[in-house]
Amino acid sequence: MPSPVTFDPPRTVIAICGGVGGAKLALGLKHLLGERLIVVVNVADDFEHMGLRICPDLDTVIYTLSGLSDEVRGWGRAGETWNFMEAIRQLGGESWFALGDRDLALHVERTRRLAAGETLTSIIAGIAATLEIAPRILPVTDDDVRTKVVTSIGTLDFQRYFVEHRCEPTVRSISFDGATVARLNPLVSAALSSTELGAIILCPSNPYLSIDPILAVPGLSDAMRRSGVPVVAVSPIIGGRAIKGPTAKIMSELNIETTSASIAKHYTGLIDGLLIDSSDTADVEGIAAHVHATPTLMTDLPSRIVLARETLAFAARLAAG
Ligand code: FO1
Repeated sequence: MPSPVTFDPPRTVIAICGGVGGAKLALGLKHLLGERLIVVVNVADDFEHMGLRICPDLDTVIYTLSGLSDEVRGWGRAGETWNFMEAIRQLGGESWFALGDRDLALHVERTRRLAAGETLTSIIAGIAATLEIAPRILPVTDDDVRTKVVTSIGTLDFQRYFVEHRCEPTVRSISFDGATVARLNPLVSAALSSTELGAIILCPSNPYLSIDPILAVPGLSDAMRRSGVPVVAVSPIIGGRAIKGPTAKIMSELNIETTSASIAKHYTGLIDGLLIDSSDTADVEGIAAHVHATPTLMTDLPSRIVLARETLAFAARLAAG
């Protein structure tokens, strides 16, 4: 009998997601699931800049799912202009972090609503509704969690490490300030304990910088295990390399082999299945989770949808036992 390609009856799916890489898979999942997709997003890259609250991963997910994103840059909006940055430079202001003119509107509006007492969850829900995004986008917590990177040049706030220093300093360790006291978003808890839930997917975001700060929020990992549904991770490694960003560099600096087996080991006890790239099948030795190999490179919308379908089908097979 052919394996089921999706859940029958239809169920909700939670995607745990960082920024650029994760959002690409979330877009593929959106095309298959629509409002049955719940995207739980990292907030530990967030920071205060020029008096504004910047939430890079949430914004990348919003722009990607609404079709507004700049596909080439990966972050920010397509068709962006940079008059504000030019003017700031002219005034001798801070220009290491680029805020596009259109993107600026989101930061200003979010900061205004936060100051008025609205929660981040409610603000993101309102903006997603305005942009007609069908999936639910949930910050993992409304509390402040902030990634700190201990490097060869000292301890850096995440965006200083990532953007200002272009990930160049050697990483010695990573920590998440505020994580131990952060309260899990109640809407995430409710989604995880819902009988409607069919699967949980860990998107191919950087496990150390983007997924770990989500999992660091107390109660999340336990609720994932208790949910009883398959937890499937999509490896960000392709052919022993990470496609974009500093994942491979950080892994080698932390003395971790750049393989999908290392990703499986990292998620031990949490995942039931790991989706790896077809070029990495020699790596599967020693992986405790179920493994499914398929092309995982997402170059365009069709390839994102194909990978999303493969991921859901794999989870459905695991659910069927
Ligand atoms: N990434 C950069 O490499 N340089 C930037 O100047 C920059 C600005 C920026 C502004 C708003 C935003 O939402 C994201 C922005 N990013 C920028 C991306 C972001 O810093 C990272 O991609 C994520 O934090 C890593 O997931």
